[in-house]
Amino acid sequence: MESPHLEQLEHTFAEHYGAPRGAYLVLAPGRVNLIGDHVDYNGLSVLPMALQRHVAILYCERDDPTVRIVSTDPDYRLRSFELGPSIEPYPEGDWGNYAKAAGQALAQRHGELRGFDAVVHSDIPVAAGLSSSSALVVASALAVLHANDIEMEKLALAELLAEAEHYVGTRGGGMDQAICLAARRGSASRIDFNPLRLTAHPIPPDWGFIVAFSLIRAEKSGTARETYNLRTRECGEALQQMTAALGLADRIDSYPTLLAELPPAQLVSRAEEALEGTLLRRFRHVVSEADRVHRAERALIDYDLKGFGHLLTESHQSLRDDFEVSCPELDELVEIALRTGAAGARLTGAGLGGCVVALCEERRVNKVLKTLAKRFYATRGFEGRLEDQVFLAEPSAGASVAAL
Ligand code: NG1
Repeated sequence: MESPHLEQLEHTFAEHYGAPRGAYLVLAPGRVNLIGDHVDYNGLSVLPMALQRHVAILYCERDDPTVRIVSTDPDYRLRSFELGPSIEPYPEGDWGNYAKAAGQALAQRHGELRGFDAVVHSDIPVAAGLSSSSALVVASALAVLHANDIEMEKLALAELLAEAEHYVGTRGGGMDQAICLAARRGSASRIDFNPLRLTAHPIPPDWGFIVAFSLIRAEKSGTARETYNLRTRECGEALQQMTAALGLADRIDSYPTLLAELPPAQLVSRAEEALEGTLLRRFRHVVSEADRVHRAERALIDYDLKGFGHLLTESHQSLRDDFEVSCPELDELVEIALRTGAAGARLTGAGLGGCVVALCEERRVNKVLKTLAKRFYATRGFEGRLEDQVFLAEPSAGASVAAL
């Protein structure tokens, strides 16, 4: 297995722990969600694909339960802890909590565990809605499992880790861990929950998905997390009020069962009578987004670029106006992409900063990339590596572990 950052990983390893012996390399990809945001924690399907950007962990196992982990990025300093069923978290926002989240969940499931010395390198932009945090949780978990010769089925592990990541304080859904572990190269996957399952659909060869960062970080340790958790509660309240208004409260307690009862358009018009204000808007987003995911899956199967693009743009409007998780920079990126010939564009992931995803015909990709560079990044005087902010997404495979 190749990692373009192997030298850097080995160098940092040697600096902290001495020469690596019997080393393994774990790669866990980031993801871009094509459509279906803020629905996974409501039990509804999503349609993401894994990216060509990864969290890479180079590790050597130890013969005690200690985990030492450091990053090639000097902002993330060495962390050291013991694996066990009840691990005291670091202060909120500390990067070591992602490794602890994985370690605690696996110790609860598998008992006593051996630890490792590890170095992390990531080329997934942080706090950008591309799931760098779940990639770190998944990569840490695979290192723990592999160091202990434990095999776990991918989807069982994804379910365990979705729950495990709540350790860092976000009440997230299960999309990120599932796509990170079980993505298929060349495809996007529809993910269904309860029970968790993935259905892969090839991305047509002449479709290009561009990912562009708004330069606004949506830090999961700050206000973005509060807003995220607030949205999860609002969705629950909206559901309760709707089922009560429809006289279904005794037998319907989830969005999927409600959507099995009444079609989305009917639910939206009933909600417009029964709910108001914030809860109406949240409910309308969730139910209409669920419908868009199914229509987008159909459009993907039919190679219907225009139809898929249209749904992306509708999803953005819904996330902006009804779910209120956009921001001016995301809206501007979407507009530039659409004006330059993208078939559709939307914010992707949790929002409040982070990235947009835009769909274009392959022959238009360069023009859209160039225009974004000129109209968005150059006007802000951006001077860093542009290819880290705006790039063409390659539908990639899920996480892997290999001996070096
Ligand atoms: P990002 O965009 O990576 O913060 C979060 C959740 C997802 C999903 C999306 C919104 C976590 C780990 N991830 O992703 O489960 O709810 O927001 O669709 O909390």
